[in-house]
Amino acid sequence: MCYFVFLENTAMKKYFFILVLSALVYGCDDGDIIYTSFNFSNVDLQFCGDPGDYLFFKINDAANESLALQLGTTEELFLVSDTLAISLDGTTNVVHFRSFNGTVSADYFCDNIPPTTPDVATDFIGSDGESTLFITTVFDDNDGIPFDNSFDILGEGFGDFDEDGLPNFYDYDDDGDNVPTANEIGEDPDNPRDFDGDGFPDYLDEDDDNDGVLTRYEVSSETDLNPLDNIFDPSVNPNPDYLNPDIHNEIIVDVFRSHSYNLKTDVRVIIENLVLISETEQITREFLNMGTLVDIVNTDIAITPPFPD
Ligand SMILES: [Ca+2]
Ligand SMILES: [Ca+2]
Ligand SMILES: [Ca+2]
Ligand SMILES: [Ca+2]
Repeated sequence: MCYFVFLENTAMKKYFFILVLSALVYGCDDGDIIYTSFNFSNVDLQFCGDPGDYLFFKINDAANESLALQLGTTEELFLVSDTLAISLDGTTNVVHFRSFNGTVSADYFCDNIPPTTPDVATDFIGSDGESTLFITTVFDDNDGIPFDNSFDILGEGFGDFDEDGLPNFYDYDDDGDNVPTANEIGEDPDNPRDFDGDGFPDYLDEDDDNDGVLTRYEVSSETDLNPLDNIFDPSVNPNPDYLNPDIHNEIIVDVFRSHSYNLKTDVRVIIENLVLISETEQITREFLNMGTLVDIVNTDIAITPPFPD
């Protein structure tokens, strides 16, 4: 006869200690008493994996125990804000609660070739329950213009001034003139430069010097995507041609330069109505807060937006 015992309080622990002593003295008919704590409340959530094999896990070092949620979705997660409910099925989407006969590390879960030790002492499988991922993404073009929670096409929010598919708040060239916004603000971000005084700040002005030729067209060739370095005669006027109304050569360039923005993602994971089963025992939890992973993604993304029709 074997026992799986959960210790919820000190009184129970004392009682259990006596039980263990009895077991040591009198032996166990066909095995050992197995002690599990199932205590992960003060343990950080960790993560590894890719589409098809996502793994969220927690390790309680003191008890040599782990709790792992494996999700088989082949979707690329963490790129957009979402609330994703995934039912456990025991195979593709499964929870494992394990105790080990020694110290277990993240390598055990994340290495392609897992370490040979420690051995698993007990393995509970969770094939019933529902996991939910609360995914929060933050996009930022770091262009110096503060976020504006609006759909105004002139605001640094969800409007898309140049219709390139990137909303202004993560479009690093808001007016699509191939001069990045950060290069068009000028000295004072609170009072962005308006070179030609037409009421539109340069970063929202396609013809910055108001000479009738679009800034994007004041370049040296059809493949030149950088109006900044095109200066007709520095000895006469040090400004690039797009900020020189006396120069208005036009070369049609209807192509956007490569854009970049930063993506940061947090994810919170919960599991509800979890049923964990071993050969002889069952653990149930109505609600498990697995925790939050900050910056599970923190990356710069480069994209060349298509030119609008
Ligand atoms: Ca845009
Ligand atoms: Ca922007
Ligand atoms: Ca401009
Ligand atoms: Ca010009």
